[in-house]
Amino acid sequence: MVSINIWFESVVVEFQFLQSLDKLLFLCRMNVPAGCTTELNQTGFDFFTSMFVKHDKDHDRALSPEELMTLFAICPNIPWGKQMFLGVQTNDKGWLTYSGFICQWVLTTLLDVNRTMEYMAYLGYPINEEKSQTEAINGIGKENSFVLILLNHL
Ligand SMILES: [Ca+2]
Repeated sequence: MVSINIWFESVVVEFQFLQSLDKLLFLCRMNVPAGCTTELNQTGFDFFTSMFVKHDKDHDRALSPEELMTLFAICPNIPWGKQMFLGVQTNDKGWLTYSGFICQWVLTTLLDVNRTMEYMAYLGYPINEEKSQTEAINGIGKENSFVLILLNHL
């Protein structure tokens, strides 16, 4: 793995390149200071909505076990255990609904923003000279004190 740190005023951006599965990924991480939190912004909501719509093949607004497996097929695993589904909306079959899917990402971003950005990379969030997963995340709290490590597809 190769890491490059770049300082922008009070923000450190660290670029990491590593081999994961059969792809070279550009990793993105935030070090969230005490007293600060993170949340998905509209760009993040739009990305995960597009993932849901793409993989909800029968358009029933829920992800069957097969649809869920297909969505995360390019990831090392599904980012949440079965117990996580107990706290979000599922349909009468216990399948994750659109609301439940988005709530899972909202919660994941709040509790472990690096996990969200890692999975955004696996799921193909677009990256170029002007875009990275960090544009899908809002930091709330102290002014510009986040440490960033970026992770994206190359
Ligand atoms: Ca479905």
